[in-house]
Amino acid sequence: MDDDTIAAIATPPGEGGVGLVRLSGPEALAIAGAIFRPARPGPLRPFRLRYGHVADPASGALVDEALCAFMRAPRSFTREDVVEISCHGGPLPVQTTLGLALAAGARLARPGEFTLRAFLNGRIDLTQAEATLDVVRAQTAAGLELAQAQLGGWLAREVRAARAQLMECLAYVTAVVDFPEDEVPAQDIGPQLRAGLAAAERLLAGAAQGMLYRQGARAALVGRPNVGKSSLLNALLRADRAIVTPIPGTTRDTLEETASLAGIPVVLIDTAGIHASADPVEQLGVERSRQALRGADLALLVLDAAAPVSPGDLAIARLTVDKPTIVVWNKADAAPSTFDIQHSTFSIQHSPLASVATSASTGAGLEDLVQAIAGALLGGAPPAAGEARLVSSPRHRDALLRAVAHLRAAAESWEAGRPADLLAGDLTVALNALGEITGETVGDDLLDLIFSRFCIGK
Ligand SMILES: Nc1nc2c(ncn2[C@@H]2O[C@H](COP(=O)(O)OP(=O)(O)O)[C@@H](O)[C@H]2O)c(=O)[nH]1
Ligand SMILES: [Mg+2]
Repeated sequence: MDDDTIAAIATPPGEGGVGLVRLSGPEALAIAGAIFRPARPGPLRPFRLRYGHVADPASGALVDEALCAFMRAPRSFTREDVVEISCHGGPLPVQTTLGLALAAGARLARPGEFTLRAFLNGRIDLTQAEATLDVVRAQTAAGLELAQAQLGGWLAREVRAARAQLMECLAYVTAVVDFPEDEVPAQDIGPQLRAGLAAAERLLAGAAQGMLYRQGARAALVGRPNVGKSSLLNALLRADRAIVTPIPGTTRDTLEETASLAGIPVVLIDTAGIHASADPVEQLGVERSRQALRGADLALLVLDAAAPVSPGDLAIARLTVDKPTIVVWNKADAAPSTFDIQHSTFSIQHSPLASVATSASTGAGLEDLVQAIAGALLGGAPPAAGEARLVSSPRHRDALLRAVAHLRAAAESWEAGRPADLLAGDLTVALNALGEITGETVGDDLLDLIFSRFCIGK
């Protein structure tokens, strides 16, 4: 455990209502005592907010008005003495306050070091530490719900429960390896082993969906110039982000914007249209579409419902054969009565995941499009509404994959009556993999990697 006292600015840089300097460690109270002068004299008392001033102890010069809170160990975020000084949210007051704290003996905190201390001191496990960052970075309400649930500790509890069961299995198997069989009373660990495996499999089953809500997906709007791609982007974002004009080729760059579609953060990629290009391929928008499709998880093939399907449409459609695709018949408001026939003919040729008729102008069909996109990304799984208990991090998913593989092998070995040392090997690997999730069996390298993604002051 670190025995020095760390300090950092916990609020974002720039101007704000308040700026917060945070201290944690054995000297936090002494340092605060040196740089904070309460309006009414007297020592800082735990869990009492005090009004006063930050002042330079050397010169006595006042830096700012401030509120000071002292959270005494172990009842604090880090389980160490923590002091938070809130002053006016300008760069100078907060930086000067931090400078005084450092001059008085604190060390500048590394990224995520407050949360790291909370983890190392056992206040939170690794899944909760990671969840604090997910809360900060949540992109949609559903993503926030997942992060809050994980912060509440459900994942750690489930992993620990599975681990405890498997630990008993390992204890028995190890005893069998170490002692002659007649000295160890026979025990059927099959049910416990299968229960541990089932728990890990259950967690893994929700991971794809959880990761989708946390990390999002990329959807490319492709189609001929002027079919309404940029209008659809705007309609989906409910904001005028892209420039729309009746002149084909208005969009000059590829635009990327994140929309929350049924709770999933979806990066919508709008292709640049074409400038008056002599290249016939370019004129069809093929190259641009190819570019937008690169790295996209889903293609939104936009067609003009008010016009016949053209060779340009077909050329772009061919680019989407390898991608999950939704056909979007836009300008449905202006579509002729023959529209349905055209629709089904094209769908047979292309076999998309879904076909939706929309009007970016009137908003008709947009909700259907959102549902079609969510359905395609979720792969038929029901949406996570109200189901916040999903594994949502690739790190957790990878550890679960390893755990499940070795638990399956262990369960098989047990059923087949294979040697106990083989079982012990698989169980140990699985237990370590599960322990990586909660941080019980995690190396310093991994901790460094995880906490370096945090900002300073978190
Ligand atoms: N009637 C009708 N016009 C639309 C619709 N969507 C877009 N437009 C019009 O079609 C033109 C081209 O739209 P734009 O979004 O720039 O197409 P893009 O080149 O595919 O990005 C503009 O004049 C839009 O107002 C729609 O649903 N119905
Ligand atoms: Mg456009």
